[in-house]
Amino acid sequence: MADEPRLPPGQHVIDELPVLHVGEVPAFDAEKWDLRIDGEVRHPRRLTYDEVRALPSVIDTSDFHCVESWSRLGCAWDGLRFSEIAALVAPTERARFATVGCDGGYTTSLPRADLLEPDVLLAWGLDGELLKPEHGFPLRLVVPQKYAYKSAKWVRWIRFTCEQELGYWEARGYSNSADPWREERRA
Ligand SMILES: Nc1nc2c(c(=O)[nH]1)N[C@H]1C(S)=C(S)[C@@H](COP(=O)(O)O)O[C@H]1N2
Ligand SMILES: [Mo]
Repeated sequence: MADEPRLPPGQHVIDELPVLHVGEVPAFDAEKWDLRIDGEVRHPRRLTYDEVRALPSVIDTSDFHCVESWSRLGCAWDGLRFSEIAALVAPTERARFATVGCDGGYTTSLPRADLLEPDVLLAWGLDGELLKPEHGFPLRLVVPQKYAYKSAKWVRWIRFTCEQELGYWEARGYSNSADPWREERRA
């Protein structure tokens, strides 16, 4: 809406997406890479890179807010909706959360309902190009309505759970709810 502010409180706009992560950028081998989805689901799946790329995709433009106070506006992410993955594996009624795990060991987690929002993507492209490896290629989670530590790069597995498992930064003092509009930075 026109009269709603575009920038969450305490944020400033930057033009280029910075590169920010713990650890190393992982090597990618399309022959060996897979995405595993399991836990509280009726149909656990292991998808190859080609299978992921063959799923219905969308381009969704959203803003990206890091807890360290920078925001990159108008990111045109190219990928598949998280809801597409959920439809494939059919989470049970008990699955109220999901943990997302990455090459290198980074994790984050979110309520299932938040992940099913239409702007939540598993993305392989940004602004008309394939993601650069340092920005998460081949696959990164994008959760525009949360601080960017929820937008895990190099996703390799998704586990649906009954209880929420704390992610990497969430276990180190950062807010688990991570809503930039309510400035939920620290727990
Ligand atoms: N695997 C992994 N994903 C991650 C991180 C990380 O350390 N490891 N850092 C998060 C944080 S804190 C931010 S701000 C964004 C930064 O994304 P960018 O490097 O593409 O700008 O990635 C998020 N995803
Ligand atoms: Mo961040």
